[in-house]
Amino acid sequence: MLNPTEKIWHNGRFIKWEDATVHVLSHVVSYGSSVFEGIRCYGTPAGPAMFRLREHIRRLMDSGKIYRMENIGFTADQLAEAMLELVRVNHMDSAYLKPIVMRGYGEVGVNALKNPIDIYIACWNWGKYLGEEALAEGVDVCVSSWTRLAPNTLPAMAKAGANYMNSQLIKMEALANGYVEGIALDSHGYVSEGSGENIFVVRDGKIHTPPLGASVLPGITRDTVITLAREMGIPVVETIVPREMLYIADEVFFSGTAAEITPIRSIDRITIGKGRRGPVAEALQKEFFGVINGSKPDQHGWLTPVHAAVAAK
Ligand code: PPE
Repeated sequence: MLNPTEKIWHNGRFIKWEDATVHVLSHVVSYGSSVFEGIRCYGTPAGPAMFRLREHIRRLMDSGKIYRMENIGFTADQLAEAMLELVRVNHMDSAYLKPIVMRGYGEVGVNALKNPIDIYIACWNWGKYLGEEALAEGVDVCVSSWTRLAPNTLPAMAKAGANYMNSQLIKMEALANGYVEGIALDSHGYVSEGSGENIFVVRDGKIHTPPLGASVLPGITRDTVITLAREMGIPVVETIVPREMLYIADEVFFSGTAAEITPIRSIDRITIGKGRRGPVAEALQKEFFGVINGSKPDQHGWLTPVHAAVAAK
């Protein structure tokens, strides 16, 4: 269950967790008009630090722009400062942050343009997304009977609340059938992504991941994996992935802020590779977690320290 923290940021000020409520007739409730982010703040040896803060804020603003929410009243720098301050006021050593930009209370009806835009940022401690053992052991998943958002319906590049109605169908069906997650295909029948993760397929030492045109969210962790893999000399291609490629892969793994890098050990009850975390996923985890735990240098400036004084040391 969700563990409340003390404060939530709302339109420029901090309010109590329990006061962060919206009116039932807010536009977002009926029409799903929100865009949001999920960002991790990690406990590093130099104190809490946000992982790829700038990139998450950029995607939030991109999502807003797609939905004509351009004048949100705060700059990227102001939102960044708000998130850092939120972690400070809640005295968190690590956290998961969720900024939400939504169409609020005012008019009723589909036209969104007259409703005020409300921004909230909450944070809390979020445990392992796909179970405690997932990172080391891998997870059992299925291919969903639900298709991901078709092109030119709901824009997959926007991280919008409404997209997660599709994700919920994928996730609930997977759970009902005894899997921890579902992999959705795109409207052409090619592999797209999980309900809340991007996907990577390894065969013969080469990594394949679906391109943005396959209705995937442009994942920040996806970009992190691609960057790290290339630096490690592992070839990565963004290419169409047929469903059957999943079954014959040496390794398949998910990436996401919440899921981090989670190996997949079976798909539709077919064992993937050796049925446990493979060497490519393990090597990538080592690099990824190395940046966070300080055993690897943060060459790309992916970490933003929450306490500036600690950063200066
Ligand atoms: N695809 C989807 C559909 C998605 O929701 C996420 C994040 C990703 C890919 C990976 O993107 P990124 O986090 O930038 O690497 N899903 C969030 C969890 C969704 C949820 O609230 O549950 C997350 O990982 O934070």
